[in-house]
Amino acid sequence: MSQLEQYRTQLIEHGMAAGALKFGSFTLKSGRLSPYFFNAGLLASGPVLDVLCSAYAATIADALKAAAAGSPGLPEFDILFGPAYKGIPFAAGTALLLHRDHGINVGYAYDRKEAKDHGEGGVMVGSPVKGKRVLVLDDVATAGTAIRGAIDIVKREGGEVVGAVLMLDRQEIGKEGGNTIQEVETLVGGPGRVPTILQMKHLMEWLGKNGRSEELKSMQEYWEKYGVKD
Ligand code: OMP
Repeated sequence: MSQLEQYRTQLIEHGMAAGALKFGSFTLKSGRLSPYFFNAGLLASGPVLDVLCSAYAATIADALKAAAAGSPGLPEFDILFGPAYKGIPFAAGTALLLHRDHGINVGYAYDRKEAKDHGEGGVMVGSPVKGKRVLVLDDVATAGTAIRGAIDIVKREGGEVVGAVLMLDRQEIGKEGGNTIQEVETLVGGPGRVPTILQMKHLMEWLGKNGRSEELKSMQEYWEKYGVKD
């Protein structure tokens, strides 16, 4: 099993244990009625942050290597941007592990939900993104609204968004009727620019391996309705 595959399994298992990954019936931001929900905000302990940020860092490092070898992947970047609030600790932890485990040195930045009119002012905190190559780091993509919002913040601040990395690609139909990830890739420079740690198929594989056939059946039904088949 590769390192990334190990992280995937650990992330699913930590997610279940922390109550972050739940199976049941959930209304999503997009209005879709889903048999599962992954709330990354509950991945909130030292051990689970270690797994998650290690997985983000390994995913980014792999994608950088792929592009350097001429395959679809991520170009070099200067700053990791984690949108408020959930993206903030994840971007900071990932920047630290990119440095410590992969020898990749980048800044990190995040936004405030409320702009400040005194002190340093503005909506951005951390390493200035203006004129820099920025990789956006986010948690989950369903129809792609949240990740587009994060990309827009960086662009408004004068940063060049060269890619995005996600914890979970739900592998669903996007806002424009295509594949969400492909739609976002097109926005940020093309194929390979939006690597993800987990996809819905990994959750389904895990359910299958663990004999959770009822939940797997609901996932398959949902997939028939909103999944992208490629
Ligand atoms: P889209 O904006 O439709 O891509 O949905 C992604 C956003 O929805 C995430 O940033 C979360 O705020 C939330 N979400 C989850 O956190 N986990 C899920 O499993 C599903 C959603 C969702 O509502 O689609």
